[in-house]
Amino acid sequence: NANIAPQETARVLDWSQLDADARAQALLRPVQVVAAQTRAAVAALIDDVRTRGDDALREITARFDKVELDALEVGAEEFAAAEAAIDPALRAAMVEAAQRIEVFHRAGMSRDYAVETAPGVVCEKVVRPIGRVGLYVPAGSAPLPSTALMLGVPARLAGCRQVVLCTPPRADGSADPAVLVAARLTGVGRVFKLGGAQAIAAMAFGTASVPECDKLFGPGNSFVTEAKQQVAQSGAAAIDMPAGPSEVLVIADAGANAAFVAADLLSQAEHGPDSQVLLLSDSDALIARVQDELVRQLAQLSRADIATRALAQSRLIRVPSLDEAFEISNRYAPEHLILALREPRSWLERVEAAGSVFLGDYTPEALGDYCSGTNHVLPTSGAARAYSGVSVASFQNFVSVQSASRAGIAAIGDCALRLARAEGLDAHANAVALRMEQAA
Ligand code: HSO
Ligand code: ZN
Repeated sequence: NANIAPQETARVLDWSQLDADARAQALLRPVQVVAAQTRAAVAALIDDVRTRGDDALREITARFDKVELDALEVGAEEFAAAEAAIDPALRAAMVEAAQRIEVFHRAGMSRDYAVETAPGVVCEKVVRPIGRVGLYVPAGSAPLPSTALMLGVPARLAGCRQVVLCTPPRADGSADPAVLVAARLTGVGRVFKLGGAQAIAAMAFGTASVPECDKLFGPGNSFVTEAKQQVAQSGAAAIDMPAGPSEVLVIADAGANAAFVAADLLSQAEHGPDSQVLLLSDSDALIARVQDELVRQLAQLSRADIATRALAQSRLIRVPSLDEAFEISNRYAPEHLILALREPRSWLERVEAAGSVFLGDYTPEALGDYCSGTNHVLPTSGAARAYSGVSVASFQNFVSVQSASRAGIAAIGDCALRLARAEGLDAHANAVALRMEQAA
């Protein structure tokens, strides 16, 4: 990779030279075709787990993870071994990160509220934890203990009664020790060594070993994502959000630091070959410097291969103005939006759709990925237009409550009667009228 040419990293486009089609093309995400085969394979896996339970899980795990598991669940011994194996400095960093994630998420928690909407009529919203939740922590191309923190902390704050976590087993049949320690830190009750569609199916339907869950959370490969979609569609379990490959969009002005910008683009690119990174800038000079930096920094990355493949699908776009950059960004609705601008805060109000925003030169996405306090499980593939990232609310139900006194129904009963009659729903009208007569 040392002698890669700048133009081979990411394509440079001039927005003002593009027609409508070319613009749409420039903002296309790498195609996420779920092959019919994948869909069918996932459906078969789910069906197998649903009907044969643990036996199916063991067989599928032997087939895909190449390991024969006796117990699917992580036991006390393995937790202890993980605690012993982990670098104390890493443990301390996880504790520190978990604390900040907790502070931020706690501050955003919804509270119960009550309003008197008419004399004698009180309407309330009460917040309840979702009872049984399942967290998925991938380990495919890299184990992600940070994801265990991002899911475990809000689950605990919500007060979910049963929190289980699935993560794929390693070749020796153990789970990643850092993931186990992170799970422990956040109070996750039970951990299972299961990956892929089989893990999702196990949590959605329950088996002898794995308890059934009401809602499933977390990122994963295309099999995991497809499995989540299928169990959600069948009504077996709810899911956090539709998930696709990770992405970042950087808006940088002439004063931005090219090395910082390139590092941010690369940190997203190294996640996977299908990650997408976009740079929008009103400065040719900045774009040229970023290209040089991409080449220079790529050569030093351990995952240069993956990052190079992701960059090949990525674009550095020259825009006529920063105004236009925000229009493009809102249309694209990135998972992560970095504002490498001189007055980043003053541009914030222009942001209409993004999963998580990073303001200024000293706020790399990597801080949010790990330890600023925000969540890194975020809407991808343009879902940020209408979905939000994981928060405590993702683990809660919001139940509305109303109570009317005799005076209350007397005050608003006529309103209900009028609407019921207009809809031709006599029983509705009766239910109100009977009480009004009594109350009078
Ligand atoms: N950028 C990823 C999260 C992550 N990064 C985990 C490092 N570890 C998706 O938001
Ligand atoms: Zn990341």
